[in-house]
Amino acid sequence: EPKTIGQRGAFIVIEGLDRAGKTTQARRLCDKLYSEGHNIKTLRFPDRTSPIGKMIDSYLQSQTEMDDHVIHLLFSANRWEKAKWIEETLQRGYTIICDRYYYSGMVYSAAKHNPSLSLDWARAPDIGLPRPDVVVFLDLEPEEAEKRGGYGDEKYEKKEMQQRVRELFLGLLKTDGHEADMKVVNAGESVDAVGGRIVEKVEETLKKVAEGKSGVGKV
Ligand code: NYM
Repeated sequence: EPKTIGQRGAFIVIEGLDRAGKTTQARRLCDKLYSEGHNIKTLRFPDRTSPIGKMIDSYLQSQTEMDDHVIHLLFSANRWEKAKWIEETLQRGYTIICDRYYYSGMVYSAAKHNPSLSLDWARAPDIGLPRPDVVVFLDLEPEEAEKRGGYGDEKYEKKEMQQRVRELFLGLLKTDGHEADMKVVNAGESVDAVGGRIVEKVEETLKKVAEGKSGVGKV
């Protein structure tokens, strides 16, 4: 019997640096919760399949140049394209596991050190999006990321940029917004160990949602 019948699903976000193992861990978590009887849907941002997603993909592959603000707003618009679907899917009883969300949006753009693109500016277009029930941040030292085979060829996949992104992610824990509720997991350990930690963090949340103690909020 699916556990989620008659109750809403949980909105789970996995965040982290490039090479931290987000995609692997999101898949594992999906398999685990599914085997426990939850109805699951997965999602990832950027969603490169939509027309806006294709523009983002082209930017990330350095095929198109864009102003920092423009690409930022496209990343946000790419989330807004899915906002209604997220809300409806949760209400239908599906738990959503989402690989990156607006946290990435804020920090990657703010890490560019563009004087007119502050963290506050970067957060603004995402205000009103469905708020996750739990966000797990997979933290990895840039040195460790390099050992894992180095970064790819896409934009942002450079050590200095990753270092700034990491500092900004960790800085969110000290802000007074709900970004401070992010759960940090050290992604430098084995896939199994990291997976176990993620499950610990997520289970608390699933319990709260199941008890009806957590409504779907807005960013
Ligand atoms: N990224 C991702 C952003 O800069 N802003 C965003 O809002 C999101 C969701 O896109 N380096 C960056 C982070 C990554 C890149 O992500 C592509 P992925 O998970 O490698 O497909």
